[in-house]
Amino acid sequence: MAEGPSVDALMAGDRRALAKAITLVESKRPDDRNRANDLIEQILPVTGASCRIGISGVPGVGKSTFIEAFGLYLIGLGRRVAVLAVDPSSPVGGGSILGDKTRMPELSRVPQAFIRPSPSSGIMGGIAQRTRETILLCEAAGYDVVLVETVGVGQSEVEVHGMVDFFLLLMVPNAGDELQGIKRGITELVDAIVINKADGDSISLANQARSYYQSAFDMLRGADEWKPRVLTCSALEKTRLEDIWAMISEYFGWMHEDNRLIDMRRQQSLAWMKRLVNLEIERRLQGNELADHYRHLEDEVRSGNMTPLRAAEQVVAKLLG
Ligand SMILES: Nc1nc2c(ncn2[C@@H]2O[C@H](COP(=O)(O)OP(=O)(O)OP(=O)(O)O)[C@@H](O)[C@H]2O)c(=O)[nH]1
Ligand SMILES: [Mg+2]
Repeated sequence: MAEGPSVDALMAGDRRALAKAITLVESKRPDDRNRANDLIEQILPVTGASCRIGISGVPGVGKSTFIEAFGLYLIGLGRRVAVLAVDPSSPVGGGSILGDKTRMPELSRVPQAFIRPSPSSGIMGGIAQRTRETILLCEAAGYDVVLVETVGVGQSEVEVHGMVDFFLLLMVPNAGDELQGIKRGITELVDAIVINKADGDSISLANQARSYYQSAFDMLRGADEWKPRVLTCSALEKTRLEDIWAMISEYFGWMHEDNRLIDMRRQQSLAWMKRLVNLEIERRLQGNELADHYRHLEDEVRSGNMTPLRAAEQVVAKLLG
């Protein structure tokens, strides 16, 4: 990259400067990485003012349709909306789940919206790092709602949960048995479930699912915690979007009390720092000098010739020189 993004233009809300800045943070070249770090530190004071919202759900649930409708609704309220995608499949040889389907034709034509597809490669930690930095860049450029879309497949949800303020899971109205399909871990991540496609013949099914999930949630979580809500909507018919925004606004109101939002974001930063340390250790263990020794120790533990404790001590001793 010959010329770096202009920080002034970025902060003035110039979309081209924003796109350029994101390309910089997505770059894997070491010198770009250094410049990206500088840029992030420069803009840090003007970040943090957005509502960071994660939106997840299995393929076909209506994420793109919902984000387009909800994004347009928020823009109608005077908001500026950035849409980012985290696609866990892209590290594995280019196969992308979100891919081209992230296109939102109406929303992408509106000047108050900024849509950025998923970074195309890298390990999960790398994608998460870039998405975190991209959120900050969008905030510096004046976007006050950042929607982070991910497909409901395990690790990416956890990653996104760790970088947003509010995590929304989209579901479809389903009959009996499939209701049980909600994964245990998920209920701990979500702040709301929205049952999409509550239109036509599906309305009563959606309402049934809604009360089922709501009563499941009501049994969870303590008094001082946010109780997840369950709502219905139709992204296609653009109905009940205002209920969803009212709920999210209520959440942010609550989070602004007693410094909850600040505290949560600090916890997220701390957890992320620890993740980065672990990722770096992993990386070094796979690196040239250590890889053979590490693999040897793995074999020793696997075959029962060495205790895990002894092997771990040796690894740490080697790592620390
Ligand atoms: N009836 C109805 N159909 C919907 C609604 N929302 C989305 N759909 C349809 O469901 C299909 C999938 O919608 P998408 O928005 O592409 O779903 P997605 O979750 O983004 O899917 P992936 O990108 O494949 O993960 C499309 O045919 C939509 O038109 C809705 O509220 N009601
Ligand atoms: Mg989609």
